[in-house]
Amino acid sequence: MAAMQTIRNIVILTGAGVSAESGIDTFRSAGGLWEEHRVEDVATPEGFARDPDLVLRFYDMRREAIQTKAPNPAHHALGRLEREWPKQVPGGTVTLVTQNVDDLHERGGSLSVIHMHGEHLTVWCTACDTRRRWTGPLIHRPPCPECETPALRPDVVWFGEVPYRMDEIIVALQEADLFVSIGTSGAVYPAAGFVRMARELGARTLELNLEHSQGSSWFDETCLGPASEIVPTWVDELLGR
Ligand code: BV8
Repeated sequence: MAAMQTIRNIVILTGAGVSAESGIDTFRSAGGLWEEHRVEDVATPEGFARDPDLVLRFYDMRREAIQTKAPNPAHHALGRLEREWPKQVPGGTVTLVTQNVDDLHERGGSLSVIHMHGEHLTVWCTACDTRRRWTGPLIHRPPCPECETPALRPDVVWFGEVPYRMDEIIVALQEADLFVSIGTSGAVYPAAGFVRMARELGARTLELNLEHSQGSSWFDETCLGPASEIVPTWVDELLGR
């Protein structure tokens, strides 16, 4: 790990593994299936066009499920890091980018989260292009509260769609002194390519994961274990506790 004094700006990328111990299934643990569905059938625009009911029910079920889950110590530790780091390193920044579509980072105390793959608790009206917080089902085609058209879809980035806030993420990677990947298999791009970008731009790179991932060879350091244990330990170490 780089000496403390050289680390000012930290970029953290999280994946499904950070929410696994909160009881939210990871993509890989389901053997590439999500709740018995092939990803291509439910997480693509084509799948949605082909069978909108199947896709809406798939997301209704997951949107409901995450509201019964709670953040785990990994989420809380990352919330603590966001609050404490600027006090410890004046001008220092923590940028949290997540591939996850649950709201456990926010409920774990993170105030600024970049959901590059969207969020379960937001819906997008494809008629008037507005987005809003939504906790209920979409299967019954509720009218958009803005334009009253029954054209609401999950505000989730499907395969083949452009991830959100990429400009901000690239800027953060350019300014990063430390890039930390937590709980992701490194299977999905462009997120899986961030470690290479950060490394080429001079950042130190650290992977915190349950097992080696597809990108492990790109990291200066890998620490293996369950996120609820190794993330709080890493944060305490970084905060000099
Ligand atoms: C895009 C929302 C263009 C949906 C998701 C060929 C080569 C390269 C790229 C491509 C290619 N063919 C197609 C592509 C592009 C494609 C892609 O990457 N495909 C893959 C399959 C090859 N990507 C896209 O289409 C993206 N868009 O490329 O647009 C573009 C590019 C750049 C700039 C502008 C435009 C859009 C991808 C977004 C897809 N949507 N989610 C939904 O959630 O329903 S992806 C979805 O799957 C998740 O969001 C997440 O990103 C991914 C799953 O990955 P992980 O989070 O890593 O989860 P996983 O289960 O895989 O791994 C969990 C890890 O945790 C494991 O390592 C495990 O060991 C660990 N773990 C488990 N338990 C614990 C733990 N770790 C710690 N503690 C534990 N307790």
